[in-house]
Amino acid sequence: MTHTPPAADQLWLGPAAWAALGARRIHVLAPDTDVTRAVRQDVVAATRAHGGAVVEQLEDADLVLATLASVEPWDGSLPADDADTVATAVHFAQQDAGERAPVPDGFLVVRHGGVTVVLAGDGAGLLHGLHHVQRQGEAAFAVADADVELHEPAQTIRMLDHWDNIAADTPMGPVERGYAGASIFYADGRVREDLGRVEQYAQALASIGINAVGLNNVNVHRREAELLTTHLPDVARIAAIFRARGIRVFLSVDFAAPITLSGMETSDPLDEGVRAWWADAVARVYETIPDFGGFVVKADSEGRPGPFAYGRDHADGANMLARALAPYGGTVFWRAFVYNHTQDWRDRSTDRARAAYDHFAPLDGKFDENVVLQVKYGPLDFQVREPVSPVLAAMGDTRVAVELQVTQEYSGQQKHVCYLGTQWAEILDFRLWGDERTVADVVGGRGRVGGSPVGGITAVSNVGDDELWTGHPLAQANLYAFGRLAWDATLDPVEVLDEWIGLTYGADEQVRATLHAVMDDSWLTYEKYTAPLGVCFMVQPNHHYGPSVDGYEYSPWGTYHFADRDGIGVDRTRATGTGYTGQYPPPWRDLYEAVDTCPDELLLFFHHVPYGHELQSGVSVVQHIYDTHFAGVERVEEMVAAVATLEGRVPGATFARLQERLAEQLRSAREWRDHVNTYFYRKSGVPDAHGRTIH
Ligand code: GCV
Repeated sequence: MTHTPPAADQLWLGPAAWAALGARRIHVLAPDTDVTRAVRQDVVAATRAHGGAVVEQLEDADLVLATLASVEPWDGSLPADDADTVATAVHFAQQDAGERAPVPDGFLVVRHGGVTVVLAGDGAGLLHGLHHVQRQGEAAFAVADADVELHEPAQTIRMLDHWDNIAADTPMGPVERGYAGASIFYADGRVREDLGRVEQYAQALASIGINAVGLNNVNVHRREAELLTTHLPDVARIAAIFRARGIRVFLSVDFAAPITLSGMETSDPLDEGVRAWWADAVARVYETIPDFGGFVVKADSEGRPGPFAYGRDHADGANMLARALAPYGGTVFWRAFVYNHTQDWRDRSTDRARAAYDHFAPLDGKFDENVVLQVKYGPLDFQVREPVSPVLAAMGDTRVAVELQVTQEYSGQQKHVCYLGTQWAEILDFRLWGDERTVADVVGGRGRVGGSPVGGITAVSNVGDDELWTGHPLAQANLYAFGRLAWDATLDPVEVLDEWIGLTYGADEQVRATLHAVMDDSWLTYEKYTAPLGVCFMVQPNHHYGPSVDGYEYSPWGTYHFADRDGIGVDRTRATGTGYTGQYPPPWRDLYEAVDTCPDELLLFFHHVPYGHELQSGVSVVQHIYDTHFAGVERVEEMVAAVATLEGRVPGATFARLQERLAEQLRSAREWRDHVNTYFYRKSGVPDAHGRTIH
């Protein structure tokens, strides 16, 4: 890849990212659709910028981008191996596709006689193939011949939700848990007139394979409920932009919309009038947006309305919406994040971690085919360390999607460097069923018992109208990694990071090495200086930034650590605790149950132990707390020093932002260290074995 000045304000699609592809002679063979027009547009722009050309004659090309429908089906003849013509290369591709055609979203790549051929299942596949070649850069063109490669997404649903509000004066601001400025979709109580940033964003999302977006906050307030009605023509403008990149749009809806929008007396899912109301609303949406994806719903959760008010269950609620959407091919993403947030801390029998399973496991098999149950990866709430949610294993006859959080609510709020690709790879690779099947396999529909209901992977996005998109310039890597891992969870997250660095910052090896040194283990570093051993929370209430060991300890939200002078942790065992371990299939139910086999990093999630309890690592719990908090801050000091070497090597605005954010990360990490260490020193009375300063 030639070195072109990096431009983090274009995400990973700045000039450097297009240099190799843009130098080719490219022939595009595809029917004219919104998506293939976008492919042509990208190819024209890249070749203009980098000296290549779009060629009319196939034989003049060294890169052919074609859809299956636009080439002749393979006639069974063998390609002439020795003829180095473009037609021969295409013939090879046809032969391969004849033997095993890519799925619509997918594509195959053949390299023969110095010509690269991308043959795609459909327009979206062509777009993905284009970006595959673009991402590979010179490597895509380095060899004369290469074996055919078939690329297909492992997940059919690769979705990003946006917790954006129309009105900036909603209680949680323009973007709930947003750390990168205001919404790119909305301003001043309506959809933005100028959607230029949305166009750039849609292009970037398509380049990493995202195929669905939720456009508004799952906490649907009054004005946001009107996206379904008054603002629909404007939602259609956004949908058109995403459509051109093969992405379908979804809206979060208010379960009580018949009441809030139309003054009805009920939103009971079994009421005929309510069903008719939703059928009408959905019909209007599809008149305006024929390829509308469907709804995302948060119900009976954190104050949102839901079916419980009418004595109905969540299958009743989800199926009611699903039946309104079914005639049009729409889908309901129904969130499993349902728990009692008005708990009494004195009540030790209620365990928030149990809630989703208790509500949803009995409903397995009762959801309609166009319902996807959207399950947060852990039983609590996007914590930096949680066990994988047992709900994922409890729903064998339900379509299930796992939900991740790209926005860094609990991982430094885009003020701290925290590369989450490593965390997600671990979650998606987790063998929850005790056999070979991973979380990614099962949500992707592979290896399920009794058919293969396909769910997918969703996440909450981290962008805003900030000029660098994500507040922290390095948080762009999380967005990139999410798309790449949703496409293929077996990718190595550090290699994915390497791709992102190259695309964003070009070929400067010092930048590459420095960013790896800063980012590769940054999730584990963040874990070190915050809440220890899987105990969770310990954050400042409401905004969730910075340490407060007892911030939620006596609150109604049900997130406790139970630290006293003798010990810490939540007893979730079957023997003496809340019984949560019993929600897991073997071997995890027993492995987590026993204090000796429970992994150190989750010990305090499952057990209440004395401070002197010896971990599998050989140190005591309290000494581990001290050691990791000192070590975490030391790592951040190294990160600060490393980033200082980037001056002049990354754009000035990026460097300035990096320095400012790293300074805050160091301040905050020290604050965490001192709060947490002091708290446990004073509580336990146990001094640090190494005599370091604890206040
Ligand atoms: C959108 C957490 C967040 C809330 C968020 C909620 C959810 O509780 O703090 O801001 O609400 O999760 O996922 O629905």
